[in-house]
Amino acid sequence: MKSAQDRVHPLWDEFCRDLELASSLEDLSDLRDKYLGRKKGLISRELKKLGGLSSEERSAVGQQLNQLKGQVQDAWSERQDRLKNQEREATLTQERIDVTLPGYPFPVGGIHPLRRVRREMEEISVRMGFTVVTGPEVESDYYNFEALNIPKGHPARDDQDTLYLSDTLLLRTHTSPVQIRTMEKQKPPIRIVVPGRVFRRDAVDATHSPMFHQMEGLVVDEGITLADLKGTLEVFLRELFSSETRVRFRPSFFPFVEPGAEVDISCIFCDGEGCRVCKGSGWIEIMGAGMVHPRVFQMVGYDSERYTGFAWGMGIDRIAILKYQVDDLRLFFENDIRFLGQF
Ligand code: 2NM
Repeated sequence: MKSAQDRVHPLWDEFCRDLELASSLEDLSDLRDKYLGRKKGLISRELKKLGGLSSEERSAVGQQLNQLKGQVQDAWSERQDRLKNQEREATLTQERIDVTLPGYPFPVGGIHPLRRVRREMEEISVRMGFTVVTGPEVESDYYNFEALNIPKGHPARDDQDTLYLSDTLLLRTHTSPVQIRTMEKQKPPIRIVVPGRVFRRDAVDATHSPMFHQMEGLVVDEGITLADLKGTLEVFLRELFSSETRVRFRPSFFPFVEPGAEVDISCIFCDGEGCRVCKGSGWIEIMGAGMVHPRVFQMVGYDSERYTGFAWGMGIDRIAILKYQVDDLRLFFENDIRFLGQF
């Protein structure tokens, strides 16, 4: 007959060996199943066998088994605490962040210089009461030319300048078609500026590109005069360049205005003294402008006896070249980060 101790001791020894080998929480979980499992656990099995023993043996072995069960649970828990701590320590070591290390630099994007200038021009215009309007880059012959008093055969629509997509479709050569579209949809008063890309059949060099940017403007109402044109553009150009900037108008011709003018500002580099940039003249040509031709109003169904208006147009790229003193237009379109990173 085995003593109660003989029944229990080997189980404890085996458990101790197993426990020694358990090196992870997973092992430990298996171990609990093996010894403490409700059905198949070794201790449970022994407990179930108690029924076949004499009452004397049953009480002795039962006591031993319950004591063993307690010891196993305690040892198991203690081991679990230790393993949990170990795993925590390992995680902490592995995921430790040294906040004293220097940060690593990463490239930050910026606003393209042309977009900066466009945005500045838009903001000045909005402060002056204008609405920013945009429109399609692919246009019809009608909106790009016909409605702007540029009839067939006019030099401005020479194949030399215009990029045609078909007999009737083309890439707009200016943003003026958007002014026409706006006037068709809205009655005066009109106060809009129209920035955007325009296209011309030009060979690329330091000052030419087949795609460049324009901002045009249009004011239409009753009683608008040439004085309004001068005052408006003077305020706009002094905001864009400097409060000291002087503005002058020279007569010129555009089919869609009458009279038309070329607008100069006093040289922003020499203040009119004469330098390399203004070629000694003291003035820099900055835009074209004029009073909208009555024929343009008639084309959009406005009463040209009742309404007058003025319009102007300027190159955004050209102004960016002046403002940032860039000597080659191509730099704006090559997207060399070393260039763009300077703005
Ligand atoms: C310029 C110069 C002068 C202009 C005229 C119009 C419209 F649609 F109202 F007739 N839009 N833009 C205009 C006038 C543009 O650019 C050098």
